[in-house]
Amino acid sequence: MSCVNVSFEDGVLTATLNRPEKLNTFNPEMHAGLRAALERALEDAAVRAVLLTGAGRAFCAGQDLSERNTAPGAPPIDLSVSLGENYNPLVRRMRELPKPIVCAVNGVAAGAGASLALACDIVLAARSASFVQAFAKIGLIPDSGGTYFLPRLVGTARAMGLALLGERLSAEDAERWGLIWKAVDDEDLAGEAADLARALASGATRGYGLLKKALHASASNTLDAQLDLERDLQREAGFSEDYREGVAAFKEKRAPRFKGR
Ligand code: LHQ
Repeated sequence: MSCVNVSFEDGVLTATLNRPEKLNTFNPEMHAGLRAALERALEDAAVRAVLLTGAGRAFCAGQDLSERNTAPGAPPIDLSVSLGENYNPLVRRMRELPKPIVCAVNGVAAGAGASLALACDIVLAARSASFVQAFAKIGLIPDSGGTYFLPRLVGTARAMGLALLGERLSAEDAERWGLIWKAVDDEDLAGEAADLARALASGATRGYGLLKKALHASASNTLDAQLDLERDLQREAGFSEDYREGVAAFKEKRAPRFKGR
C-alpha cells in the first residue's frame, strides 16, 4: 500500500498520508508520495485545489524517529541532508504551488507534521486534534518552516513558548491563537474540508495563485515593494478570463462560472 493515497474529483486532488500505524510519520516513501502528488497538482490543469489529510488517529507525527540510528557509538547523523533533500523542497513546492492547499488535520500534528500543516493555505482541524512542537524535546529546533510560520502566525512570545515547551496546543486554542483557520467537530472535518476544497476548485484559480504569491511575499517585503508586487500581480489577474467572467457575473447578478484561466 502506498504511503500517500491520491484521489481526484471535482477539481480537487486529495492526498491522504497513509501510514496510520506509524502515526503517518515521514520516511523516504512518504516524501516520494507527497512529491508525486504535488507534481501532479502543479502540472495537471484539471487540478484546481489540493486537500491534504491523514489516515487514522494522527495527521502526522513528523520524522519517523525509528529510521535513524542515534544509539551511543553510532556515527553522527547530518540532519541537514534530510532537510535539504526532502523537507525543504516539500515546503517550497507547497508554498509555490499556484493553487490553494486545504489541510484537514484529523489528529495530532507533531514536529515536521505540524510544520507541514502550517505550510498549507487554509488549515481546518478536528476539535480533538492537537499541534505539538516536539522538536525541543529531542534536542532539535522547529524545522520545515516552523521557525518561519510560528512567529508570523502567533507572534514571537507564543511561538517561543510553543517551541521551548513542546506542549500540546488544542485545535480550539490553535484557532483562537490564529495558528489555523478553524477547529470543527470531529465528525464534520472530512465533509467541511471537502466542501471547502471543492468551493476553491470552482473559483478563480489564477487569481488564487497570484494572491497566494502576494500574501507569502508580504511577510518579508516593505510596503513599497509590496505595492509594486500587487501592481504587477494584479496586472496578470486582470488579463485572466476569470476576471472578465467575475465582473460579467457581478453585473448580471448571477453566480460566476470560473474556468481557472
Ligand atoms: C513515533 C513517532 C515518531 C517514531 C510517535 N517516530 N515513532 C526533520 C529532519 C531531520 C531530522 C529530524 O527531524 C525532522 C523533523 C521532525 O519531525 S523532528 C520531530 C519528530 N517527531 C517527534 O518528536 C514526535 C514524537 N512523538 C510524540 O511526541 C508523540 O508520540 C505524539 C505527540 C505525536 C503522539 O502522542 P500520543 O498520542 O500520546 O502517542 P504515543 O506517544 O503513545 O505514540 C504512539 C506510538 O507512536 C508510540 O510507539 P509505541 O510502540 O510505544 O506504541 C510512539 O513511539 C510512536 N511514535 N511519534 N515521530
